[in-house]
Amino acid sequence: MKIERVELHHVEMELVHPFETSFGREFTRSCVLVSVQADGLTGWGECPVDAGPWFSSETVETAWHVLRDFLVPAVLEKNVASPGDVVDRFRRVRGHPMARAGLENAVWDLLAQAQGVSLANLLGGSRARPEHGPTVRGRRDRVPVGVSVGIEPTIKLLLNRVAQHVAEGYGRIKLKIKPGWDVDVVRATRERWPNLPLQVDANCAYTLADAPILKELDDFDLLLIEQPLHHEDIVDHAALQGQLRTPLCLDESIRSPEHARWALDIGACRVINIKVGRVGGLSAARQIHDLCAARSVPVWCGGMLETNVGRATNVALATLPNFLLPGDISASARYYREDVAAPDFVLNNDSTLSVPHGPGLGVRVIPERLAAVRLRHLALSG
Ligand code: SMG
Ligand code: MG
Repeated sequence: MKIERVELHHVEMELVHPFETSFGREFTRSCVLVSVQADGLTGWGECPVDAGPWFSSETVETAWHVLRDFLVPAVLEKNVASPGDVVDRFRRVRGHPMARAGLENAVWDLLAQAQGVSLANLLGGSRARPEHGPTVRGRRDRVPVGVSVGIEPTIKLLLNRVAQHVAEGYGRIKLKIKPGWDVDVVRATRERWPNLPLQVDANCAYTLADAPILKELDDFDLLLIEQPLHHEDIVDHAALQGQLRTPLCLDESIRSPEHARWALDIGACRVINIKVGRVGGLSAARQIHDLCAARSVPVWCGGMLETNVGRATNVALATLPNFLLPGDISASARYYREDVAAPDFVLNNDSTLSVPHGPGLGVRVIPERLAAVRLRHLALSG
């Protein structure tokens, strides 16, 4: 199909509850939504950037610039028969994975709609195999999920929040940690919930010199420790993994399939968090999934506080068979009072989200809701 028009939408939305990580506290979330039109259909993708370069070096401004000046011109008025065509057209662009992902993922949605199949089907997930790992039986029409709990002012408040999420039905909790908010917090949580599947995420807040503290976490039966060290490191992580029983999981350090291979080759981690934006789109995400599957390394789907557009993309991705751990893909109500797209994702009583059956993403952007949170809009056509 020939891409006739691409639109960029800069949106900003207030979070239901502020989210604090080792790099700061967020009250609102900004991102760029991308829509592509062809043959009367519209596909949607999300660039999970933020206003500033905190989680990644990309921002709303860099994504806007790279999309408008390089990525959109590479696909506009061009024929696209498969997502691979988009990947080929983006090959000249170095870096900017989130900008690339927003546009590539919109084309995936468009192509799935054109074929009348769900995005999960186009990816090969929901019909790939009859059995999909230990957590989900049969066809994967639900994906296991957990919730990521930010840093709170006190341990008491943190335990209250965890209790709330456990009561909501989340079967896996991730705690954000940083120096001074780690061993005591994990101990208190583990004492209250001895059997709760639990993991931690440091967002790069430690150095190898902190290995003795991180080794203390080995006592708490954690599923994994996510990205304790520098955001570009794999070498120190390999040294650290050698000292820990708990599996290390890399997030920030894995920005392409090559990074994943390098990290696995040197033993920098035993689990990988796949975020479709961070790795540059669904094609790269699936490649990392396949690489890890071939090496028996489990993966899980990370989250970037997405709107329902990004969430639907994540749910589809997480249907692939080697997504063996619950994703950071919580129900829509955990993020925003009103999302730009509907229907909302609702938590099932087995701590899963249902995979939409409809063509493409299976969610629909509501124009009035989009207009209400949109700060900037750009339409590009040939
Ligand atoms: O989407 O539920 C979510 C958030 C999951 O903790 C989460 N993401 O490092 O994994 C991570 C963080 C990054 C969020 S930065 C806004
Ligand atoms: Mg992380």
